[in-house]
Amino acid sequence: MVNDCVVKTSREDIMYKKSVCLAALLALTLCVGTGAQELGKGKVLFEYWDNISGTSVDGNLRTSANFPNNPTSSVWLDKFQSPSGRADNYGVRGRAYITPPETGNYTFWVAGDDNCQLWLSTDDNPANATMIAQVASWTGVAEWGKEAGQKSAPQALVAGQKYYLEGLMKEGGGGDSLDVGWAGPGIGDAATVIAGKYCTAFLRSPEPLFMAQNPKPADKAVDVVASTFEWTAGMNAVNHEVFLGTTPVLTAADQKPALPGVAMYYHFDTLEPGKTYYWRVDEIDAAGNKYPGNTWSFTVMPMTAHAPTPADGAKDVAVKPTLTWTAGQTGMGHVVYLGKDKAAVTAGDPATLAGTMADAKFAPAAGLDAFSTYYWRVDEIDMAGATIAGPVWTFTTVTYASVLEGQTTLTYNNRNARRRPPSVPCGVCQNHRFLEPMLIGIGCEPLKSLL
Ligand SMILES: [Ca+2]
Ligand SMILES: [Ca+2]
Repeated sequence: MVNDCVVKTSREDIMYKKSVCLAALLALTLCVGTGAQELGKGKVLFEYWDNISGTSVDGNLRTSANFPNNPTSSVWLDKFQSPSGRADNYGVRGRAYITPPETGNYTFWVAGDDNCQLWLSTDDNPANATMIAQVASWTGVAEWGKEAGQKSAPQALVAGQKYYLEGLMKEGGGGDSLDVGWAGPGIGDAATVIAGKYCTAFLRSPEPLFMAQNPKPADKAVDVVASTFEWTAGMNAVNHEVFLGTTPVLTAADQKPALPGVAMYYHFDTLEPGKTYYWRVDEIDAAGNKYPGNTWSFTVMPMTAHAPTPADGAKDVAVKPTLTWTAGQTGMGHVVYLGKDKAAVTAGDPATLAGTMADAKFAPAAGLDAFSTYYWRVDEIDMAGATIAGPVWTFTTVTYASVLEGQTTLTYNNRNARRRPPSVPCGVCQNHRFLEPMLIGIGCEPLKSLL
């Protein structure tokens, strides 16, 4: 069972007092009673690796950097069969302990599209598994008789014992499926997909399905102003412990206490604009087992203008740039200062005032001088007309001319050239005169007529 825990606050509370709902009472009610039986009983774990091309289990799936420990997604299913027609270019691994109903010889089959492998252990240890069947090309869904290798030799199993069973499939394109069947005492003579009642899902350590997943805002989100913090609850979770702090290592001191009552709200401390926070949700099942979550982070949107382009300290900026930034939380208008005198820009000297922009961008109409260091600043104006001064940023305009690959002519501008040395070496090949307008490109082809 998967449920979402929704954290809601009023908009006004966002930066100063944030409340976090740990679990809705409904979720609590739905989850109670599921923890008594053996974890994974009746289920098969299927792990999926997306965006891998090719059809070979060994050559494409096993060689993926994300295999075996970082699947794109995983799920418990009720039988040893992955849904057909799921996608293209993915790999899947099904893992379970099977418990035969009687003692005797069992025969196994694997079917699927594209290549498949089936591995059976002599006991419950995956390390003792050997490959007992495979699909070398592809078959239809539960098509057991297309290739000779799909069928295993008889396997002597003991009733009530657990045997680790693993099926793998690598899908390239077209149809896709993975089916694992068996026949034997208590099952019948015909190949039959292995039902969940003979299976117990393989548990990873830790088992991601028991952990809090899918944080919203997403992990490492920036400019967060969301009033809702959410995650997908771990399977079987009946309680949640939330931690919030300003360092990646969260300790008991960072745990948020629960409010009394059924709402189970937690209060976050003041969230400071511009600050990065770390949070974690530990899931607890009905038996009291705790599944610590991964540590996520988010950065609260600053009140000031931020994330400038060009970046602070940038070099070789074009002489006709468009300056952009991300507005502060409450910024409705943007007052831009720009100049070569850092002190004047810092002081907001009217001589450096470029104007008030409705959008978070400014393109100096007259262009800028090359070989120059500029300073700029954006003050945000909020709805009430208050000014929130921004930091002073800097950039340096182009310091050498470069030419586009294959370019044979350049335009020379005497007006600008008068203000500069008559000959400025190219920063790349040291043999170009300074040319205007500045051309940003790749390579540095000598233009012999201009040398
Ligand atoms: Ca497909
Ligand atoms: Ca296919």
